Amino acid sequence: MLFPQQNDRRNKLDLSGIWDFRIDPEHLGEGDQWFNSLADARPIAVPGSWNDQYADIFNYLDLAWYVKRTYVPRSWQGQRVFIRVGSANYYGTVYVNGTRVGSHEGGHLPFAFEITSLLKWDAENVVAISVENELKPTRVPAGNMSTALGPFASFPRTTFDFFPFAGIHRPVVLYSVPQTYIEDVTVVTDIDGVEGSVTVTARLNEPVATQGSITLSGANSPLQATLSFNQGVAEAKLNVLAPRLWSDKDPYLYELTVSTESDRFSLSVGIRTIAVEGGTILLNGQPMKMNGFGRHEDFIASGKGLNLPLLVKDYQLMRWTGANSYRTSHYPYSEEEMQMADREGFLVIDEIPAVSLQFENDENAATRLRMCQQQLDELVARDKNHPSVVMWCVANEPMPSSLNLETLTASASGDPSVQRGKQFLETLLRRARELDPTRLVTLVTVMGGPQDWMQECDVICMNRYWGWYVLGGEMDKAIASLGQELDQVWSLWRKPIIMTEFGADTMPGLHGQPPVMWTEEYQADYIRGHLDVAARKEYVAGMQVWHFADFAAVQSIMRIGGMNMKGIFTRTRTPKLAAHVLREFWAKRPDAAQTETVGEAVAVGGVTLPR
Ligand code: GCB
Repeated sequence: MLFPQQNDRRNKLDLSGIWDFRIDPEHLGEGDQWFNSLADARPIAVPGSWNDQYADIFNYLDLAWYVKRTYVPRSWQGQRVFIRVGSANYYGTVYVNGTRVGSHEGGHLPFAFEITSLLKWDAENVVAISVENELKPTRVPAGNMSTALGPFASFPRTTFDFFPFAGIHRPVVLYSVPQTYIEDVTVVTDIDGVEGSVTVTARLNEPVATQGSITLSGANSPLQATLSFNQGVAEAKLNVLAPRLWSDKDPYLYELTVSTESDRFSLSVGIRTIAVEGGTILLNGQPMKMNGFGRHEDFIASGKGLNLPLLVKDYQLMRWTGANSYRTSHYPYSEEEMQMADREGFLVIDEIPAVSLQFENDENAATRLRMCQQQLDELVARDKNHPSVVMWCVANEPMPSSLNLETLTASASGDPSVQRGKQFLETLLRRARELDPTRLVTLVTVMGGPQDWMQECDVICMNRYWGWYVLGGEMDKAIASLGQELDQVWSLWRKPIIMTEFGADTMPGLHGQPPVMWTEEYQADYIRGHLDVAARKEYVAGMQVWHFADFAAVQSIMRIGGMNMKGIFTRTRTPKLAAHVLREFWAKRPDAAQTETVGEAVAVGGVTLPR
């Protein structure tokens, strides 16, 4: 799905701003035609979650209505006009001038509907969107499961550890395109010796035969090729001699423009390859490590709403630590975020919202699988052209029913959900590979989860909490157990391992000697211990700390003030002690994404670190 753009053939009108808003707990809105206007409306920001804009609806997760009035420029007449919602969590329905135009399920991916015939050109148009975010067992992610959670019970009753923010989270845009327009573009890059190639497939909205062209500008270019559309589809390949490759150290982007008689669409292209060999991930044929964070879209007041200054700041802070990578835990992030990653040279593990999947019976599993497949299809369609995206992740911590959450162990024998889960996950991994054979595929495993769920993965991604949920306070034993487990997993799979989560809740400002759990010193030691172990193991292809910043979770005895405090930065982005440890390991190493020379080198635990 192409990102809307303004150029000489296309138009775009961003409806971000203050909208009218009203909650609808009794579901009266449709019958009472709230889509025409909202009585007793209150103002709300779009994009933005509703929960943190008003205290009385903090925990409200049911139906709500948004209304906005807008003119559409007359100059758009004769074009086809669409409404596009970047993200509405979880179920969104769009109305234009009183007509229901369509609905979309799934909270973190864009959807669009054509509205040309519904528009008024000489008066204001009424755009209404209803959004509903009930926690339901068969949704992805799920909530309100009947499973007993004991001390892990939370309010709201999610199966996941982040606040279920609701609302319109990304911009609502009206855009116009010519009658015959470029509906999709797929770019695949390759490198063969000193030559790079860019293969472009373009698809029109109609199965016509026509001519077009592609132009690639940047280093050792411009290059041009003809597109001969047959049945609305055309492909062309450009060979770029001695291309400037895209990487985390030099995120060089070419500009590709696809033109047809009536339309034009431009996008940034990074020429790069990604592969694995033994225990190593290869970017452009060179070994590299993916160091960084698990993150969330989360901030005060905006909730999960797109927050551009925060986005820029977070990239700056990630760079400051020396990180070159992150995972979009636990759902797709905004398109603006992916564009930043391309530009700033971050290697992204792109994840669908399949967090804490359970496989308790065939029926629920089938419903969830359909939803996961839809989200995977939509994610690949949206993000397939981003050089930053190097891996698709189809699940975070899927769990067998027999997993004991207190000990993080499971008894595989006699648990039917183990086999059910295996089939489910393999279906998704194969689908990801089929949709995009040019990237790596993975899923993220839970501590104690079945090993053979990872069989189809290119990279083994492990979340481990040695020294926090297991062996908390016993750092030496925890670090030793980590080392042993890593070796076991490596000898089983012989594939690169990324630790996609490891972390310790930490109260900023709490100190201790000896360092005890929750102090900044404990977190710093914990991170150092983990990075030391990883540095000694060649097959560890990346370390992603949980978490970049403290974030809103649900209320429970596990979460102080409803917050997950494992951030390296506080929620307002102040560094904790551990941030400096990351800098020692990542920012000051010669091969780090951002190199910086500070102090003289010292040898620590097998690696040479600057002071
Ligand atoms: C996990 C989950 C993550 C949680 C984290 C924690 O394993 O993947 O969503 O936030 O643990 O802090 O407990």
